[in-house]
Amino acid sequence: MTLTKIPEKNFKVGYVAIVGQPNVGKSTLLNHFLSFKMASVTRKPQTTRHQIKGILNGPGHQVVFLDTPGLLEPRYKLQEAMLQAAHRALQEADLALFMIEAKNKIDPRDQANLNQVAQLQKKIILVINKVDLVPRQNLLPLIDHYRRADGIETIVPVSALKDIGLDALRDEAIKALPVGFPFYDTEQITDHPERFLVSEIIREKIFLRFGDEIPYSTTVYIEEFKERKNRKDFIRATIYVEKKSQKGILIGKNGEALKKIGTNAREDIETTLERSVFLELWVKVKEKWRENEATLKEFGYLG
Ligand SMILES: Nc1nc2c(ncn2[C@@H]2O[C@H](COP(=O)(O)OP(=O)(O)OP(=O)(O)O)[C@@H](O)[C@H]2O)c(=O)[nH]1
Ligand SMILES: [Mg+2]
Repeated sequence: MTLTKIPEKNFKVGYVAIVGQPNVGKSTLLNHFLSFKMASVTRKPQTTRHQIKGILNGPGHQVVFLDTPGLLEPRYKLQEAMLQAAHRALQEADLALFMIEAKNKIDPRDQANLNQVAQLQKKIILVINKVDLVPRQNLLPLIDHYRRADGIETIVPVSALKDIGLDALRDEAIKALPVGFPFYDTEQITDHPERFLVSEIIREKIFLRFGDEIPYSTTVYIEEFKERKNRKDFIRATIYVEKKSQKGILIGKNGEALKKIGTNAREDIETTLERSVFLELWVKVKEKWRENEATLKEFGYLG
């Protein structure tokens, strides 16, 4: 790896894990920090299943953000793997952004999660997200409670979606990081392969289109990704579901549903990769893939 610039004195660098319950806005925060849609965002909880890395390069700093799956009580093996991914990010991190939602009362699950994170003896910034949804004075009980909690460096209210408080949060994060040399090329935004980004985009479109059952039973596997001279890149992806009935729903009448997913996904893939692609989607059934270690490994959920 080549470093494009010699770092200045007091260059701040480190890993920052973004953790919190499902749906609090962790991926939205990552994307807004990077000004790039790195992580999938939907209204549904448990959208993120992997650790997602996004590198923020700026004058005097390189912040390596690790977006994570939400902290939850696992009920099946995929969820166990998701929780492990969050824990791994915390282990690697110099700083944790512990995110909670702006509400007028304390959620005991947040408190329990925070206690666990605090045991790791990492620096913690408490991020209160979605402040656009509640009047400021409603946050006072929350702030008052967490001000007295152990291990919290500072509390920063933000709206990741509306870009409120993000400069302050970024500055606080940089302040908390150690001095060092950059880990990555200072032009680099991530180290995920394009295949991974593509599979996440397709999965996001499924989360956006379908109700409760299908998204959670779905995973996307890139079978083929071919760069072609003078022609669009060719991508062939398989969407795996758990049951035959789910396959039918996903494909839809005359293939309409699958076609829409393909069109929506392709548009986003082209924006992300900054080139045209040809996307071919297939649907297959793999029973109980979420419960099975071998399939979880095959689909990249286990290390
Ligand atoms: N009003 C409002 N909505 C937000 C804000 N941040 C995120 N959201 C919304 O909250 C929902 C969840 O956002 P995500 O970024 O996917 O949340 P997450 O924590 O990554 O969720 P998981 O990956 O499922 O754990 C989406 O509908 C976002 O648009 C915010 O600051 N204000
Ligand atoms: Mg997420």
